[in-house]
Order: sequence, then structure tokens, then C-alpha cells
Amino acid sequence: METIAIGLGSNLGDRQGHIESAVQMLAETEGLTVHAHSDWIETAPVGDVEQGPYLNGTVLAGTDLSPETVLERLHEIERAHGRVRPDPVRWGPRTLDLDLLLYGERVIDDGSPVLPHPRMHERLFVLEPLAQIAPEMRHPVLCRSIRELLEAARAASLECS
Ligand code: PH2
Ligand code: MG
Ligand code: MG
Repeated sequence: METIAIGLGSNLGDRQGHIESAVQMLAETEGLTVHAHSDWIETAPVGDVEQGPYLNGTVLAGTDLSPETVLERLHEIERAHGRVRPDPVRWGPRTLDLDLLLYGERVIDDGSPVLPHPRMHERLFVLEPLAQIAPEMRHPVLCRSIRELLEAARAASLECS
């Protein structure tokens, strides 16, 4: 059994409905047990694409499934919520985005999924909700806890307000 972290995001349609129904489908997945989910937090869109605000959150789960099988299941759940691939706009608006962030301390550089998720450590919309449910979980490449990564990302994003 491995502990995994999943990032959820939506900025089209019924955002909270999509996210809660995705958690329900995760909970119904054979070989996967949902342990906890974070609050759903409203976040400003990150990146160059002009788009509406996101609802983001994270899920902590245990699984016997392989990383590849978990990823297939995440894609299936995205499709069930109207997500089309390839994305019409990379990093553009979507009904549902499910990202496998961490799979225990597994490191995969050249496969699908890439683990840990290559941008998770710089994204407050991932680290804030993940720190609510798994502050001590370790990033196996950066060798820091989620709590430490959140502090570093907050420091890096200081700006006038
Ligand atoms: N996802 C993106 C691009 N930008 N911004 C926020 N706030 N939240 C996201 O989940 C997000 C984003 C592409 O996956
Ligand atoms: Mg994403
Ligand atoms: Mg994604």
C-alpha cells in the first residue's frame, strides 16, 4: 500500500460539483482508499492564459494500484466530467484537472506519470491545500516536507498587496 497525493482543479461550470463528484469516483475506485481531502480553495489562475478563477484542493489516498493505473483512472474521471484531450489550450480552462502529485517516495523522470509532479513545489494552489492534510509528507527529490516547500514557495512569491 502506497500513500498518494492527488491535486484537483476546476474553473469551468459547477466547479465544486465537479470536484466533489471526482472525490466520490476516487472513493469508489477498487484498490484505492481516500483518507482525507483538503478544503476547496478559490485561487487566481496561474500562467499566461486569461481564464476564470479556479477551485483547487487535494486528496490523500492509499493504493495498491500502479502509478500508471492510477493515472489512467484519473483520466477516466476527467473524461466523465467533460474534459477533452488533447487540451484545446495548454493550461487553459478546464472542467476538471486531476494531477498525481506524489506516489509515496517514487521517482519517475522519464515515464507517464512523471513523479513527483514536476511543478508541484512552486504552486501555492497545490501546496496550501496539501499542507492541510499531509504537512509531513516528503518530496523525494527536494528532500523537504510539504510544510517546508510551502514556506519556501510563499517566500518566493512575496509581492506588494
Ligand atoms: N491549473 C493550470 C493552470 N493554472 N491556476 C490555478 N490557480 N489552479 C490550477 O489548478 C491551474 C492554474 C493547469 O493545470
Ligand atoms: Mg494541473
Ligand atoms: Mg493535469
